[in-house]
Amino acid sequence: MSTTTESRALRKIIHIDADSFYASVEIRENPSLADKAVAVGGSPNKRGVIATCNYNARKFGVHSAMSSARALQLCPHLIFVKPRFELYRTVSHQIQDIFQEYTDQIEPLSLDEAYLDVTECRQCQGSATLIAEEIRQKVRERLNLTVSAGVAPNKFLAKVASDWNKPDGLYVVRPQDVGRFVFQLPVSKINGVGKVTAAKMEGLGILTCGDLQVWTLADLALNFGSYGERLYNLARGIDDRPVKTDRIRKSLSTEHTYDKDLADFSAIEEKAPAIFEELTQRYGRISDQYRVTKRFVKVKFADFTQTTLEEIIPSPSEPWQSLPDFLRLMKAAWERQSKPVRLLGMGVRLKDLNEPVVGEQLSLFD
Ligand code: TTP
Repeated sequence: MSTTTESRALRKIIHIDADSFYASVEIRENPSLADKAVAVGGSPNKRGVIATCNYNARKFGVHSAMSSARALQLCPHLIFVKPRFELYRTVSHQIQDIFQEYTDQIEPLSLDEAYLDVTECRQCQGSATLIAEEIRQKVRERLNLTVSAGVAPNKFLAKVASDWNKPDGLYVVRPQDVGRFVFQLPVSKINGVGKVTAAKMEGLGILTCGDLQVWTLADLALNFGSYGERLYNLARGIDDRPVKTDRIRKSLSTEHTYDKDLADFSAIEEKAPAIFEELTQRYGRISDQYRVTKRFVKVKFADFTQTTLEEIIPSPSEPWQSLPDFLRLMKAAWERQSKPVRLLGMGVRLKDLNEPVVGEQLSLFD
């Protein structure tokens, strides 16, 4: 059944959420609104609804999806601004351009919210916390807006974390803190636990994820159906969902530059397993979306010349994860020059499993 967090490959996930997004953009465009209570949405006398409001308005109990008429009752000096979606889309792209400076593993959830997988990112010494801070700073300086960020080993906790110090905040759940963090986490913070489920849980004496942890998988399934297993995992801070990008990958590779050149093939043989291990692990995260069609290696010599060699995996049923096969390719590539080596790489070419097979589409006349 479920394994523990420790046995899983550690990921670094950042969840970014802009603060009162539409309202903040409008206030930026018209700074005279800055210290006022502002709502973006329909007009109160036309049965309009509020899309969002700034934090000044929230103090009065105004919130998203509330009727504008009700909002005006709660906050009589509330200023209404008509939404300008085109503008928000443009700003959203500008925010995403900043994310792109760090990773292409970006999953936008809406105009103002996205998950980033920065596990492979080498900037900021690979520190997801520093990356999140830099992103927040760049958004502030370049776009004059604030975003909140959550950093954690998975999507569930990163999203909870971005809300923790909102607005203009950062919260980090380090891998070693996951157990402590989830233990006291109210179940209402779990994405998917709405008012009804939360009330049902309260009736069963479940207020926190710690309370949930006492329940067996079977009992959770009995009470919450197909959601039971997910609850069982989330209560323990386990969430393996990958960050899903729109981009279709053509290949996946990993490489390493050595501080000291590798003098001969036996030195290469010694270093190869670690690269192979990393490649296998990274493929594991996307294996449900892609099939491997080819394997390849890259060898960069001390004089910066480089060579690559690749081969087709003869049959889809043949496992590509074979270290001896990669070593055989590596040896053939190295023997082209037989010189000291500064960098080794291994990779695979991919086929998107969701890609329609040519000729498979139905014609209108079928
Ligand atoms: P949210 O991220 O839910 O909220 P927010 O950005 O307004 O504020 P915060 O995250 O600081 O609490 O929504 C993002 C944008 O989506 C929001 O600015 C407006 C829009 N929106 C609607 O149009 N209708 C809604 O019901 C909600 C919740 C949001």
